[in-house]
Amino acid sequence: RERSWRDSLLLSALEWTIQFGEDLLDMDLDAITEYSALHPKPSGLILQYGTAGFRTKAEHLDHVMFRMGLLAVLRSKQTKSTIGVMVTASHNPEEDNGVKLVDPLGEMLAPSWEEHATCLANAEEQDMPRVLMDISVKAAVNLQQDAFIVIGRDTRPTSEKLSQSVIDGVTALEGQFHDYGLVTTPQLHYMVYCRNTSGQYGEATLEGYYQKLSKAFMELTKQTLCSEDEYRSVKVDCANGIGALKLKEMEHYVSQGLSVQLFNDGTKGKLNHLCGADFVKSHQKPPQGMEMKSNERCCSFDGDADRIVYHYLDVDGHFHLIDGDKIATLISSFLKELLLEIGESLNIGVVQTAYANGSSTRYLEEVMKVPVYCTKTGVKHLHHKAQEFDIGVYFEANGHGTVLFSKAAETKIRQLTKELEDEKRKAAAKMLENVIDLFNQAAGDAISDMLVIEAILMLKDLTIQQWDALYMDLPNRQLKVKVADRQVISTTDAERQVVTPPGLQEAINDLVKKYKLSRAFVRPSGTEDVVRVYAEADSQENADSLARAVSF
Ligand code: NG1
Ligand code: ZN
Repeated sequence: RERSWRDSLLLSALEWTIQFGEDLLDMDLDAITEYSALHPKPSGLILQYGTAGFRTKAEHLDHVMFRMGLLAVLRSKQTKSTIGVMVTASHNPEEDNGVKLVDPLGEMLAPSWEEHATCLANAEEQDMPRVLMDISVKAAVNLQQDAFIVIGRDTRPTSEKLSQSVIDGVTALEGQFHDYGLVTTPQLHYMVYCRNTSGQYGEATLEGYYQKLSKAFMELTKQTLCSEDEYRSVKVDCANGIGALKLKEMEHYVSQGLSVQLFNDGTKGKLNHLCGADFVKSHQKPPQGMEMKSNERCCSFDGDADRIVYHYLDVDGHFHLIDGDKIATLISSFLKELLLEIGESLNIGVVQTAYANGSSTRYLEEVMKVPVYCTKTGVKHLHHKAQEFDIGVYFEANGHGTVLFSKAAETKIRQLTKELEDEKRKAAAKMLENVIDLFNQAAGDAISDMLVIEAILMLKDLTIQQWDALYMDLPNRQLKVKVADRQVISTTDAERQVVTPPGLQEAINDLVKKYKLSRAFVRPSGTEDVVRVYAEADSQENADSLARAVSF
């Protein structure tokens, strides 16, 4: 007596018709079913829309891509806006792939739609059209609305075919689309943002992106005195990913102000293998494939160019990592100085996660006197919190972050560039205006962050060692622990305290007490099937031993 999916569909359609008085049968279910058969779901496979969308071995993702094409169309109809779909698995190995949806203002997909995404991806073939209809009903999607989707992909060998499956999904629901092809993740976020603000944010083309950033960068740095070459050049480890292609395209726009030397540009090495921001940060080692001379300024992007960390070798050959926390510190001190010069009381806040090095938090609060906030891991949480300030600086320790300016602050600053009479104050306002244009307001962006950092170092006449010396990182260690079910661990207080299983937090507290300047926490990863352990202490041995002890 089980109802066929067609019956349940008709029922959903009826409910919808009663609710909204429109005809649902607009959706061509036969076409969807036919298309879907070309992208069958391996039965039994269950995936979760996590912190960064769906991510797993590329061979398991074809049906997910098709269905995310469908879902993007529904989201676009519901928001009456352009929606983005990015095919990438960021810093994960080359064999993996992934997909995430980009919401109208370039943000991550809204949480209720993450649930819809998970339901749709996991529906067995015969249930899929019903789930699709259910989502339309629950989210009150007007199916008659037009839909427009923009699609981008990274350089993984599987990305081209998978993005074609996304397009199939979009087409099955008769959505319109533009395929940007190879772009960095933040470039796709930028395109979405531009298109939904009728070009006010910028022109929705790669040319528009390069023009906007390079103009702001050149304006910002034109008064710098130092013309010495070493100040004007930086070495970039591109993780053998998309960042290399896009930096090559951008190079000539900024070549008057900065020379960029690319390594791990994808011509030989494997994506993210022994290189890139994630490798450098988690192993605290230089990337392979990069010639580093002592005291040379170097940085590493991740596989889709939304993360950046800096690093260098000192004269003794010791490796120094400058992570997202130190990037946030450099940027916020620069911004705070500019605000003081302008004499405007715009508030500034820094947002971090539990992974931020304790020294950075102390330095920001005690020395720089800026308020610091801690959110759960994942940029959507940081981004959201940063929107509460006139100027919200957010960075994860791993190098993902940007600076957000409120509309009011932006308007005020642009107005001051015109109104201020005092030359010094006016110059500071102009700098701030260029900083607004140089940061990607939609998402953390390695290219844009790099240009901001390079500009600040030039303007402040700072070497990488001087920047590094702002404070000393506390020795720390991150470990992964495989457990049967990572979801038995739940946390509170921005993931710094364990709630379940009972007794675990007390056990961690007892271990932490045994070390000086120590701190430790555990949380289930949102992107991998592991529990992550983090520990900090007064020495590397102690941080290592605390992390090991906490790992049970
Ligand atoms: P998970 O796997 O939830 O720890 C990781 C990173 C996040 C974020 C996401 C998305 C750490 C400790 N975690 O999340 O910061 O970047 O991946 O890429 O670095
Ligand atoms: Zn990334």
